[in-house]
Amino acid sequence: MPTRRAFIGQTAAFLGLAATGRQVSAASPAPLTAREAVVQLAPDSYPATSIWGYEGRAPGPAIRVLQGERVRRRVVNELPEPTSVHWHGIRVDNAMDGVSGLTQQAVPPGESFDYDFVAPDAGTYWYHAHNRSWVQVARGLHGPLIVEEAEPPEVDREETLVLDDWLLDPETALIDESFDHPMSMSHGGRIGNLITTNGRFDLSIPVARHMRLRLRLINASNARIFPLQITGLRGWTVALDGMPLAAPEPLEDVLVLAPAQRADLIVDVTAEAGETAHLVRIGNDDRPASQVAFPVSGSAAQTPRAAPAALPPNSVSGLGSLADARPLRLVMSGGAMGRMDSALLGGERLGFRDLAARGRFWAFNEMAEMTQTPLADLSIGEPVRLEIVNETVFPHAMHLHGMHFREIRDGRPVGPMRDTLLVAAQETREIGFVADNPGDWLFHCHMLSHAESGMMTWVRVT
Ligand SMILES: [Cu+2]
Repeated sequence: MPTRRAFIGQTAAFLGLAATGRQVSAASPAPLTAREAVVQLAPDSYPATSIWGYEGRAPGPAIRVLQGERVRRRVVNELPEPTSVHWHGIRVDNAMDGVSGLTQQAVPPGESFDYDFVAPDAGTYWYHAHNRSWVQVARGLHGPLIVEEAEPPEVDREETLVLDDWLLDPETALIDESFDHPMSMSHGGRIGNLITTNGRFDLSIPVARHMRLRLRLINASNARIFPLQITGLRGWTVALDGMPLAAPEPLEDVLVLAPAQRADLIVDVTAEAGETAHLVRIGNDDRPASQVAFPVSGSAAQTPRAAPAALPPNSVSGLGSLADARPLRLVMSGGAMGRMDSALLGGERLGFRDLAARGRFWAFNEMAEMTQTPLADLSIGEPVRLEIVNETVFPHAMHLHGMHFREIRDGRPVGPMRDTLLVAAQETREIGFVADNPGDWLFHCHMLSHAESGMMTWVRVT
């Protein structure tokens, strides 16, 4: 007879074997292949468009996990150039952040990289290329990453809506290759001429009156800011950048979705059967256009529902003591019509025209490139206040990797946790966060051609 102790030992050994067996069978995570593909993006009267997409689609397949679960994907690179994948808004381990040149080497063509990380926060996130991102994201390398709540809100239907903006040749419908054009680099970034939702310029989702929908909006465009409204719908914003609002906010005015930002809406269909409700985009000429049509037929209920409750909060640390927070300052300068006379590049001070000749149009604290040393060396757990001074005449969508922040106004935190903040032209804003995630984290403009031409820095947390 084995002793109890020996029996436990045997059981543990057996379980260990079983666990090893499971690991072996799970050693190849689901592939996410980045490759070229041909899709019909423009209206049918135009030729098809050659894109780069995950699994040959843009947006790529939605990755869905339950809060706290692991995301495991083998990114296979079948593109003609190196690539990497960033999991935008997820508080990942630094080694999984996907920033080529900072957290990993870019994956060469024909090779692969296994991403494996826990998704600690429920919400709407996304993944996208983070090597030559102003080119690779523009070609279509992005997709939704949805982390579900253990108890999601009760809705009749959920839709993830990936908003994108393509710059196509109007004759051939091929992707315009002028990625490095000084005009887009030095102005608002690469603005397109074909706006899509989930890869369609005319997305239409049939609904019934009094139906309740959860809309997960993701702005995956390179540079376009989407001012959005709803008609034929009554709605609430329940989360921004994945993070739940303390209370749902009635969506009565314009919702501004900057590049990389997300919004979770809960909307009820108020339009009558036979009518069409819309997610409306306000154009540059202030004219409204349909971003998504919701044709209404029939009725899902006799009466409208009560206002939705708040989503369960994520357990993100607060801002800590603002009085003890390390003060940091980031001055953004440059761009067309800016007042930047010179900036540093490769240790040399260059005038604006020399910088422009080298494809640099912007600077952070007078540095027109990502520096060898970080903006700040932070200690783990250290509270930080970061003032962002926009001296340019363009808006910039500032994204912090690895940690969420809150805005500070008049010395107090306001609004929900966010990972991307739109700073308007010539505006100064302040954010606060706790440096609770060790590693090297990028802080950059998500107008991706701005990031490439000078608007990128980083912080180190140890
Ligand atoms: Cu910018």
